[in-house]
Amino acid sequence: MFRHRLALCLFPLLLLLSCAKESQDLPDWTSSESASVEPQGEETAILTHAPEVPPPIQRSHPSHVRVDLEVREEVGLLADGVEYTFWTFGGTVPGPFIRVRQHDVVEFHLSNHPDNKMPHNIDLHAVTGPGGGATSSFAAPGKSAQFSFTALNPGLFVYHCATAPVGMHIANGMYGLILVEPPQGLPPVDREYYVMQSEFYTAGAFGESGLQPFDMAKALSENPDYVVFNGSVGALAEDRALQARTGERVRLFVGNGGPNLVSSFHVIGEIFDIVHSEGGTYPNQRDVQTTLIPAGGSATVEFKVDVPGTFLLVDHSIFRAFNKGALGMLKVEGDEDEAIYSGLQAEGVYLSEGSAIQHISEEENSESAAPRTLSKAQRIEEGKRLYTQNCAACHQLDGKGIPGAFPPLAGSDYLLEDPTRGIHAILEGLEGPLTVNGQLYNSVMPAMQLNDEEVASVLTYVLNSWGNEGGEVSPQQVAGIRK
Ligand code: HEC
Ligand SMILES: [Cu+2]
Repeated sequence: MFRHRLALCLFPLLLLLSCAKESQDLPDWTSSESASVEPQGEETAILTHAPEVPPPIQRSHPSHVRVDLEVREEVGLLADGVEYTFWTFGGTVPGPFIRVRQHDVVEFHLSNHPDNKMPHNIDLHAVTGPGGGATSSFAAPGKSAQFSFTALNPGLFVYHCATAPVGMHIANGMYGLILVEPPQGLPPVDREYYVMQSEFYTAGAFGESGLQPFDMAKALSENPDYVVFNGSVGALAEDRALQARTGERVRLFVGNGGPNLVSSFHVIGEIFDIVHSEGGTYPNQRDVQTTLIPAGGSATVEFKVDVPGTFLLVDHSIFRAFNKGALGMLKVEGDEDEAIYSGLQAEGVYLSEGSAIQHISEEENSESAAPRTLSKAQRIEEGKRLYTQNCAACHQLDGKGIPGAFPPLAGSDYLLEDPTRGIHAILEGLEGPLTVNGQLYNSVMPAMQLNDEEVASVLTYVLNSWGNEGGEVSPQQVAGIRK
């Protein structure tokens, strides 16, 4: 690359000018600093939890940087009502974002909390050395280990646990990102965020409540129940969405912890102006719709947000997004720019294509209803589980839907005026123009494969949740409409 550009620049003035312009548009992060620059001073790295990113490095020289990370095995939420025993770096999935400078000498301290049951270590892809540090950082519960490395190459690197069985340690949540900045730093932007995709393999199907153990057979066949951003379903949705204002430049540091799947990373309604693919420093692409992020790899994407709205982050292997959790949100506030985008209808066009997606729960496929008599409270309880499994991917766990795409069930004037409309929607599906709380939707809801009991329960749950006015739907009512 360097030689290529040098050759070009040796051509006459005109070409020289065009070279200068090109490097201005696509700032190259590779550096010319020599590896022999001596580090000066000592400091402790600032670590941040996703989606936050530590501030840019201001130093004009490399330094001695200490990183302290503690491994903790903790039960947390994988989705609403779904618990999982995560193995974590620093108590979160993904682990903290580490930001250092090229040629920094990093002194890495890994400790393994005394309450943990397993030994762990760390392999940072930013390390030049055996095991990426794994061979030196192995620590039994209650112990710690340390090693040092010089960050020779700039770039955005994945780190992960590499203790046998490696796949299981990664599958349980042990990964994160480390950014090695080039000496000149990265070009300034208005917002930087940390997003990491990964999969979870649980004994129960997507949404099945309770503490879910890891399922080795599903992991071996690379068939996850969950594909998520930042460690859980909804970690980047609604009030946890990424934020920006119109006119700002956004940089996403996106990692993929795997353990198995490759991500087709896409932001619905945006185009990446610049992509540094595979975590490298050379800005190799511009005007990209979807970028491929390998398992154990990363990409940096940058784009300017021009118009307000909710932009969905997805893995464009699209069932993962709408059925397994790989859905985040970037909420952009600010003034409309009608020259760039106007009108709500155009979104519906996209969505009627997108919503050919459905989640059909595997266990519930209308085994015929041996008549059961559930109390209203039991029905609500049962309905909550069914809702999480069958409806939440579109209507969201909080029932608020997604503006322009999936109408709300919380406070829906359409549904509350006549709850039997909900029965029709579930049994027959629903399509065509529809106004809910003054908003027009023109999309498709597929018919759901639920039996009468299940339809009654899920609707009773909806009617009694999120401030809705209450009420009950009986299996007999459903049976009447099914005929
Ligand atoms: C694949 C996405 C998807 C799933 C899954 C889904 N819906 Fe819908 N739902 C939609 C869409 C899209 C509409 C609007 C259809 C239209 O525009 O005509 C809708 C409309 C509705 C409506 C009427 C509008 C409103 O807001 O009151 C109800 C009620 C409803 N859905 C309930 C449910 C329930 C209950 C479930 C789970 C059993 C469910 N839906 C599962 C996509 C989905
Ligand atoms: Cu581990």
